[in-house]
Amino acid sequence: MKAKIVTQKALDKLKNNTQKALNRSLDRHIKLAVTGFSGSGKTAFISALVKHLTSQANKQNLPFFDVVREDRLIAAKQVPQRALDIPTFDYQGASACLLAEQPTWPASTERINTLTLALKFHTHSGLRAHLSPTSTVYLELIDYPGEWLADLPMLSQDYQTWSRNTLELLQRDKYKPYSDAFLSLLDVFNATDDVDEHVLKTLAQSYQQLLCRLKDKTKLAQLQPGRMLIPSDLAGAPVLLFFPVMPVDDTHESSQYRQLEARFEAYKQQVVMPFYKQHFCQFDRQLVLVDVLSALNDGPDTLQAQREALQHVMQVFNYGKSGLLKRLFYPKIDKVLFAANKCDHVSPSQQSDIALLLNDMLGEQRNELRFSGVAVDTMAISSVQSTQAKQVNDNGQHLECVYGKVLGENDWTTYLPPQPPNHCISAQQWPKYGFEFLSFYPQKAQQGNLGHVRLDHALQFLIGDKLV
Ligand SMILES: Nc1nc2c(ncn2[C@@H]2O[C@H](COP(=O)(O)OP(=O)(O)OP(=O)(O)O)[C@@H](O)[C@H]2O)c(=O)[nH]1
Ligand SMILES: [Mg+2]
Repeated sequence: MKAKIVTQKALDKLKNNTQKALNRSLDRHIKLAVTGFSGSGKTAFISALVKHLTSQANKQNLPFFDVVREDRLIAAKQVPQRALDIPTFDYQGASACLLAEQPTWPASTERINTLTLALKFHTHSGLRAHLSPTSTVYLELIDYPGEWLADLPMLSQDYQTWSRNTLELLQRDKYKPYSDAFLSLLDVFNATDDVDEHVLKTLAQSYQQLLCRLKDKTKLAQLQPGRMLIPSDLAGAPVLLFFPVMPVDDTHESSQYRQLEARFEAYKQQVVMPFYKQHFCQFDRQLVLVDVLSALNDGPDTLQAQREALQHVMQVFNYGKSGLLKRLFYPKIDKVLFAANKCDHVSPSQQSDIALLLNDMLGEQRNELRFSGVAVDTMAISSVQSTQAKQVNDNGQHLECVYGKVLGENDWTTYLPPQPPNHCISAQQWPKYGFEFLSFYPQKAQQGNLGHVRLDHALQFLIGDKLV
């Protein structure tokens, strides 16, 4: 009798120990990198994700998210984060905006912040189900100002290359009117002179004003250095006081050129590198949000610039052997989703076109990723619904419109969006009057519930396989 009790105890202990070991060895924490340039919708996406998983996780709302469709999600809740040195994502503030009587969008992000969501679910199959019928996965999300993402390609450039590329961009027709003031100061700047702090500061300030104007007036994504737009605690520090200059021969140790080059390198090493090392090296999954419609609104130069910026960023993320991040930090990302966000600014039948356009913008990068063993998908989503589809009969012709409250206006509007291209088009192919896609306020929540477009598809691709 005694022997039997000991055996049972021993068995329980063994099971307990095995389960502990299993919990440690299986992926219990998932780091999801929500990436995208400023205004692509990262903050709204994270807010929507938390809202749908914590209080709207039902089959009707998330039918393509397996753990929900199969009735296996027990509950999701926000839990204390592991990183104690990063502020917590202000979910209360963001959801208050989205759920208000007159809904608004959460504000643009000024500093890095994070949030962890615990997802408790009934296990489905495999070893885990055998040992424990329920399991908990911790989903870690980080939100940061999109401007900082645009710095990533600087890591693989030297000052000379960066200067040449940046000046080439600033001289394109679309941006020239904004760049003129800075470029004329640059014309009379002598990079081979001895360092003159006052001159360097004046030009750096002029360059900073130029970046701010470009951010305000265009949808140009690659504005470097990103910290000039959101300096946080670096405001006024010499590491931020640099600007692009055409390469010069004959520089000496104390020349302005060498000083600028040193600041550029210091910026890369002391600002960009630690940010990416800390926040981009240990991700499991990556979502890249892209606002293709704003780029189309802005014209062919911006679409082209966004395409280049996206490819530059993805190049650095290149998960293959030669990728810079791979060499430096060994990232372990194995799935990347590219999402053409805000897809409800066009009619449902046009949404696949913007996904195709995004696919085309990725070019070779998509292939490279797949070759490195990373699963890649592209889809059109809207993490927070801002319009309703509306059919309008115009003298017997069926028009597919969208209906919503246009941003900055008081009235609700029925709007016929222009047809977006389903591939990249050149300036010559651009429609004569350009594109005009409108932006809208979030739709008013129904009984406290937010709407979305394909958020469940996105979740299934990104984390569905971790919740089995
Ligand atoms: N229709 C629609 N519009 C969206 C959605 N998400 C964001 N937007 C629009 O895009 C704007 C920017 O969204 P944010 O979530 O602040 O973008 P972000 O990537 O966090 O931007 P930064 O914090 O500046 O890096 C919002 O103010 C909305 O106008 C969405 O899911 N659907
Ligand atoms: Mg944000």
